[in-house]
Amino acid sequence: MHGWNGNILRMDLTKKKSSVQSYDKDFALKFLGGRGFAAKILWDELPKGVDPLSPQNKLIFATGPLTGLPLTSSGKIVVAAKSPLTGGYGDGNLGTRAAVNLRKAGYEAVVIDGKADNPTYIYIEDDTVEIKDAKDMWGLGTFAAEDELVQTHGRSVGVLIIGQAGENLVKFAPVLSQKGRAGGRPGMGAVMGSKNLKAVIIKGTKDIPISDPDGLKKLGKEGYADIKGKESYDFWIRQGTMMALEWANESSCLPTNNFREGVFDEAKGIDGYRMEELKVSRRGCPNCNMQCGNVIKDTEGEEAELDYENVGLLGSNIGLGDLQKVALLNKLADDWGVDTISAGNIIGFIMEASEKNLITDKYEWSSIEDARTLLEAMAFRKGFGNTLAEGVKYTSQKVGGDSHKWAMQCKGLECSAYDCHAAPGMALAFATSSIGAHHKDAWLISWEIATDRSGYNKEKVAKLIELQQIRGGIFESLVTCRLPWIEVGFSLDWYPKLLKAATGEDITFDQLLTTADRIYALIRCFWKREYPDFGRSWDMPPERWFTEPLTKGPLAGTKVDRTGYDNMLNWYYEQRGWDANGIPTKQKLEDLGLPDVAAALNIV
Ligand code: PTT
Ligand code: SF4
Repeated sequence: MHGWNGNILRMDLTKKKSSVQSYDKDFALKFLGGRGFAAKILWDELPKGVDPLSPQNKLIFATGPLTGLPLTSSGKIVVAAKSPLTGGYGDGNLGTRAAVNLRKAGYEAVVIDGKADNPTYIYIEDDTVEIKDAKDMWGLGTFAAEDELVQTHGRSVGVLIIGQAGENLVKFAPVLSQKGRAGGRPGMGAVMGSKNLKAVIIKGTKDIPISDPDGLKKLGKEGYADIKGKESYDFWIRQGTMMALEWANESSCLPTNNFREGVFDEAKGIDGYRMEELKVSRRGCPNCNMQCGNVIKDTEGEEAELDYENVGLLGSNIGLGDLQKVALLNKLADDWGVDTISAGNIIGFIMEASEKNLITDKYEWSSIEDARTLLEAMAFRKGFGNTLAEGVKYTSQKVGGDSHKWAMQCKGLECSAYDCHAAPGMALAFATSSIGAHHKDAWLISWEIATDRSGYNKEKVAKLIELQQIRGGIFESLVTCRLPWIEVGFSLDWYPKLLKAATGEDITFDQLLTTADRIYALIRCFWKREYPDFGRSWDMPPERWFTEPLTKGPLAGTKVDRTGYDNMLNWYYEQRGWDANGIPTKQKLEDLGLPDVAAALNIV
């Protein structure tokens, strides 16, 4: 087979045994890689009701047919498992040398189950797979532990690692790499911690089998040049994702004071221009020529890598308008291994609960000391932090009152940095995302604001589904970074050509869209299998956006219209080929080649 190695590495930590499972071209073409492989494996192998933090859960690192090849932004990997935060399917995507090394070691994916007796790490070097002692590293932050591992194994290895939050089973602990790349918001780091697994180290020295190596090399080179020639390239290099902050504030969608408002008076103190003044270096993922990890020094004089989401949630959402203070929180979250989005969301929630006297302890908006105390409490499960570590949905159940209305989450996953009072399509995007309230599947909001912001119509729904197909389906399965396309305009036409050169297969863009639908439907069915009542009532955004209008900025008075939202949700199900309760129909599942899934759920 070309393009795919055709191998999945299996590691059972209980039995201390590894094996290699091969797969054929049919499987590869049907599920592509990354999220597609992960969803299929979790559907096939996880019995319903498995405790996500038990040895039975499977932690999957999966690449795709374009990962690691000499082409733009191909150094990405998907990390997936049943989520301890949501109880449904969970995954994330991070850029790391481990992605490239895994493919060069001869595998597309590693599937880890069982639980080690003691803290361990896995060392993979081509065909050699070893379980090693990590006792001395347990309790260390990701920065120190990664330094130690790189010192032992050399700079060329890829490291996937958890911090203390993952060890402490914080339900929104991600997996980290390279001191600033993080993935797996719905608690993939906690799943790793539950297996007593501190890190996975990967070194690969083989060639990835390619159908047309010269053609791919040529296309890859042309692709890099195309990106460099784009009009927006220079500005991207200057600001990266941080350029979104000014836009979000001007568009009244910058989450402010726990998503109460969409404008922040002190936005200039944390925006991309402020970041440029403080910038000391730039980092990024392998194989990328538009590296976007902008680094500044925090208030302790240490380096921190910033992204829009991190600054939106740990800055404006908690009322903090000083970028170096935000950077301090960002750095601590990266070191301790806490998801910045969920953390900023929960800190904002607690500051609001304190303001409303729903809790006795006092936490003030914009206080870096209070924010740090809360972050540390959740990462180390100290005192009340033990509740916070379960996520904002659970915390709101403990806090009580009407706080469930302003616990900003969908399906248990905290919202990323887009306030949706005046963006009903984006509210629907959060609510129908396959892992909970994450923008990764459909960042509809920039299109929505540029076209028909206040509309509730079928066109908006169609655009949402198209974005979910491209972002949540195609990019998550190829697996490459989507930012060349979405941020600088690298055309989607490149991808079938790159796939042809890599695999030798003629895979049209339409076929990729169908694959995306297959993966989305399968994930939807995973949720349904876990939760018998799963359906329409699960596809709702936080109540705040329906009931409490914005009070500041040019869009003051705006909120989401419930009838308009309900109509869009109906059209969404219709256009997806799902029933009125949001469950894929038997016909749809059969059309997608998933009749066994329909049968397993008794869908008639
Ligand atoms: C992603 C989510 C995001 S999305 C951000 S910033 W963003 C946050 N980053 C965190 C961080 O940093 N540290 C931390 N402790 N927690 C963090 N949580 C948040 O996690 C990231 C880039 C970015 S920056 C984005 S949008 C794009 N995401 C991609 C994606 O999802 N798929 C894909 N094919 N390509 C993508 N390219 C871009 O990658 P999750 P990274 Mg991330 C420090 O993982 O779980 O998906 O949540 O991977 O290597 O850091 O690159 O404004
Ligand atoms: Fe990584 Fe940024 Fe490059 Fe994407 S654009 S591959 S996130 S450095």
